[in-house]
Amino acid sequence: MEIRGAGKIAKAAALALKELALNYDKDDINVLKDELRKASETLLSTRPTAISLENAINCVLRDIEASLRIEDLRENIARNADIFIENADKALDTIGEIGARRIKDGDVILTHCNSSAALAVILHAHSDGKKINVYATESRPKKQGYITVRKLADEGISVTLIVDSAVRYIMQEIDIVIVGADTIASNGAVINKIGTSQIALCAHEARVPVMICAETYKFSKETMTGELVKIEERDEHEVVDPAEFPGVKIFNPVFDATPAEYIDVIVTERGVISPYAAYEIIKEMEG
Ligand code: RI2
Repeated sequence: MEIRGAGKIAKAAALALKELALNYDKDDINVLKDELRKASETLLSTRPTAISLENAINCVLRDIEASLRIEDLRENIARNADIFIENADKALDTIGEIGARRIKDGDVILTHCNSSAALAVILHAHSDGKKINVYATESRPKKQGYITVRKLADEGISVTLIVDSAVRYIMQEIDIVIVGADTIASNGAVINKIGTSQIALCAHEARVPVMICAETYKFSKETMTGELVKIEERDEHEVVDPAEFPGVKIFNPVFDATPAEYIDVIVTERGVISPYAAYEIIKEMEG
């Protein structure tokens, strides 16, 4: 939890594998291959929900079998990691630019948790000179909303912090909901921080559009072949000290799934798509 946000986690994993390869100073290629695979397992086990992590690892390791000399293996891992990180950064810029075109001067935006992709859109709209007001949820239990509100305030954007349960109350004032994604399934469902699906439901009820901002490496090809996205459950201490509530069970799921019908658009670096086009994006990426 020191690194937050599906995109940042993916980039950190790519960098970790690169460092492991470059710091390996012996010349047994099979040992390095084993170490890279073991490290990948460790990285993957840290955050089971965000497919961006797995996609980043697969991208960095894609030449592992084809690398026959240790220098080639080191070079391939380092190059693939650099390419992944560079493309991920470029994708964020493009998402910011494309998404901002859908923000109008005077819009009131609601965001949830802390998403670099959603922030890229909001910050881009602001730098385009649009006057915007942002409501940001606290995002219990880890309160990543605090990171969001501090960033927006630093940038001079008018921002209001609300508790998660104030979403339906405030929805009548909102012009657009903008959030990120940890994983996008082939049926267009978006897996994002817990509470996103409630926000989308309230937005749907109030006819407020919901924009998801996500790089295409957050699309899950596994869901195309029937796999379900595992929803991470974290420690009960994040919610409350269990010692203060003897006899009470505490449940802390940290992501939820918003069905495609509650989503208007997904903004990716390849353009704005309907959630129902997620299958096509995955097919195009996987060939
Ligand atoms: P970016 C975060 O999860 C939030 O759910 C956020 O909406 C999503 O990742 C995408 O964030 P966590 O890692 O990749 O903080 O857009 O648990 O930054």
